[in-house]
Amino acid sequence: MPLTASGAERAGIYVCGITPYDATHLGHAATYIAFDLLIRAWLDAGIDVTYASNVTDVDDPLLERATATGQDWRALAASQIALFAEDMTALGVIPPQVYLGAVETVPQVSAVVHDLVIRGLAYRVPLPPGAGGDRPDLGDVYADLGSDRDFGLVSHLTAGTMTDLFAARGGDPDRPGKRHPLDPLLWRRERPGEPAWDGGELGTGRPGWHIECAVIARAGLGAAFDVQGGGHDLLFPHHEMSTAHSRVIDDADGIGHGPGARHHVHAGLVGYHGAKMSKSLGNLVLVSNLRMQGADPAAIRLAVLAHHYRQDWEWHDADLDDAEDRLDRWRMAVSGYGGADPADVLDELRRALADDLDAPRALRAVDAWAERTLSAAAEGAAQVEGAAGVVSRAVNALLGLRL
Ligand code: 5CA
Ligand code: ZN
Repeated sequence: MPLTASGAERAGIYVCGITPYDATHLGHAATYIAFDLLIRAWLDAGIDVTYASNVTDVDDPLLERATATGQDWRALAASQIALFAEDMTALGVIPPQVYLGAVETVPQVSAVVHDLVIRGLAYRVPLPPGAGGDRPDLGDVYADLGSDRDFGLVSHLTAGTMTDLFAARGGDPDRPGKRHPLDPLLWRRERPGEPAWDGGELGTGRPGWHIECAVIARAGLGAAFDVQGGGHDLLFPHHEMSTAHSRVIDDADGIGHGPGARHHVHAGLVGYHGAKMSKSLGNLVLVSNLRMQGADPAAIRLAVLAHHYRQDWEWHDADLDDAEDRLDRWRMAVSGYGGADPADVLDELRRALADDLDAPRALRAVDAWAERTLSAAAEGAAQVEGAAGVVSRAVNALLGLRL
């Protein structure tokens, strides 16, 4: 990684943001908390971090939900974006420095897509009758993946699995006129009843999903950056496609084509009642509901941190009670001035996070310190002065938990 002027290393991370129609369930929360841990570990190591993210504030599922509930899609998105920000603040997630929406980046995306068409890396597919406003002759635009020999290196999946996942996750492998079933949509022309923006020579329309993240990541972090993150459901097609797009976007500054993310990191999926927690299934536990019911946001975060980010796990309602008990013990242990020697716990916290963000191991280190401190206090044994402050500041800085 390049060095900053101060001698510290620099890191750039892009974490895919929400599609704002049913925020924020515990699966979302767990994914953003996972990357928050990474950012905290980097900051603790003196690394100068730039964190960029997006909000998919126009896309099919958002428009479908707005239609189904009779809401204006903009009002739905605005309300869910605000709720998400509130939830993230309550959970102690450090906000991104670069935070851009699909709608506000339409000019950049349409310019990039137009450039790809001119360079022969994207092509048009004829529209169904009634689409395209006053320019029905200008088709939807798709990326031509055929020319990309690195396609597939993010996910390492077989062709059959790719096709299945593409169809299940918003793709259209069977659309007539495409050169390859997996070619992804870059620009969707205007459809009756759907919002559309001026796309210059592309014609009116709106951006495809994967190009949105490629363009926003580049705007925030440049052509190459360290980590692109999200839940495991984004591995394919989203991160495979957005990385493919990053490779071919022409760099207007002349720096050359960029590879996008050097590393892709995916959080395990959180389930509830036996299935992946998802908006489409409706088996959601919303952070805002838990907060409204009086849950301490630090306990919600602690309940999430009890699981390693890479594993899939299932939320049980009792998890919150366990986390509240744990938080109580920790708070009791830091309520004094002294405590057990804090040096070990600080080292162990750092080691645990450096070991692929092993949060459960970090929590066990704090548990052990709290037990030592509470039993020493009960026995009236000597304590290290100021230990409680050291541990509570370390837990706050590294784990994002305010004690
Ligand atoms: N807007 C796109 C990304 S550009 C999107 O996937 N939005 S989302 O609202 O559907 O998801 C936001 C993030 O939460 C993604 O990283 C997604 O992988 C993650 N996520 C969704 N459901 C779960 C779940 N059950 N467990 C863990 N993470 C989840
Ligand atoms: Zn994304």
